[in-house]
Amino acid sequence: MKGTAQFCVFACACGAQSTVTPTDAQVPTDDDGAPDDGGDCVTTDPDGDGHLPVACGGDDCDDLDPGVLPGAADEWPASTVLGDMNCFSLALSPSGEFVAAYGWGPGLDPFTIATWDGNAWRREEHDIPSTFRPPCLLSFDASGGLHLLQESGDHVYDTTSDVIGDDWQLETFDLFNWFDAAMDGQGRYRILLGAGVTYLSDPKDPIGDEDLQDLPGFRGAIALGPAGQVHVAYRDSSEIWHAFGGPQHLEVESIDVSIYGHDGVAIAADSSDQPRVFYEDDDGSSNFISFAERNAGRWTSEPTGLPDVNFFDASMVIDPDGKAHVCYAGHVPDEFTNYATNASGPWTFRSLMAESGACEVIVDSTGEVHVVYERYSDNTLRHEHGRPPNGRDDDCDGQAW
Ligand SMILES: [Ca+2]
Ligand SMILES: [Ca+2]
Ligand SMILES: [Ca+2]
Ligand SMILES: [Ca+2]
Repeated sequence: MKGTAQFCVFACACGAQSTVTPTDAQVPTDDDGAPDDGGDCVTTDPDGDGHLPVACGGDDCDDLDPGVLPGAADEWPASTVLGDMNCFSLALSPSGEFVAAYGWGPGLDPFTIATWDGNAWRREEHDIPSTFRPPCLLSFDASGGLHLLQESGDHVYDTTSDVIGDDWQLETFDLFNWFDAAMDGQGRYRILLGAGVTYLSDPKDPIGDEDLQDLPGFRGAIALGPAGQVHVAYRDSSEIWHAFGGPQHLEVESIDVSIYGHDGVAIAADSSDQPRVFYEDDDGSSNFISFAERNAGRWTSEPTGLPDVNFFDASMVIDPDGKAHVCYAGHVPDEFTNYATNASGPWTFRSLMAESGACEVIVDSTGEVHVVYERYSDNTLRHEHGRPPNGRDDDCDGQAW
């Protein structure tokens, strides 16, 4: 390490610092001639990150860690406005491009596909042969074709993967009142319908009885495993349930007892097809948010310790390290959107913005987390992003995130 690290060769009192790359024989020593013990400003920069220790008058709040220094990525920047929308959805392409689709529909703000280039959005407006009303779901298939499923049952798609969305096609399914859906790599939708929970394995027209399965509960959420395995979480008046397998008939098992029947539930599967569920829970006297994991066929559940917010909308992804990232819109104390994660072990959260609601979260191919959410008060779609919190003050501004 010392052979490659950069060391300031002047005392800290010097305003101008120059750096060299010393060999082991050139490693600076204290000015008392003793081996470098870090207690003297001739020593300069023990972790070689170009910033001197605070004890030497510098600004490196951790001089044993070259990843901690002023200017490092830490707290997320303030939200930026992505656009105006009636409906929005996020997706990651097979090659790792992160895109957002949003708009109001014909005659109003145009349907827009925005692509994140790592620093900024590139926006393209599109004419699509449909309205654009919630719910809507944007998905890529395994070949890079783009698919948009809309409230009306309109499926708008462009499977010519040369340019995103330059050749839109339309088919219409009979999907009155669907509320959650997911698409697999082959472009097949698995859908939850109705005020209760009816699972639809194939939205072809006409939809037959063999395509439908009633799950005896309400407030469902659906996610697919890496090979298209189906996972549904839903609740009835006393329990949270997991329906899985498919694509046609799903098995059902209990996740946890939860008596009050709150709204919020989110489900996602990790890269080994192990499902995780983030949900409003209670013990019969108080409410809290719990997280459940299924491993080797068994569910375990524990309270997250996050403040209970009575959340009504949520989106969750599991990153390649198996860590959960969730955004959720809550009612308590006012309506707002939160982001929470267990990326650093214990659950941490950040309240993103007041007067906001529906949200989606994605982890891009560089490991950055993106939360996009709707703000009621000015009808804007907002974007926040950054590294997951690690509980450490990486940028030496005095705030740990
Ligand atoms: Ca340093
Ligand atoms: Ca440092
Ligand atoms: Ca941090
Ligand atoms: Ca900080």
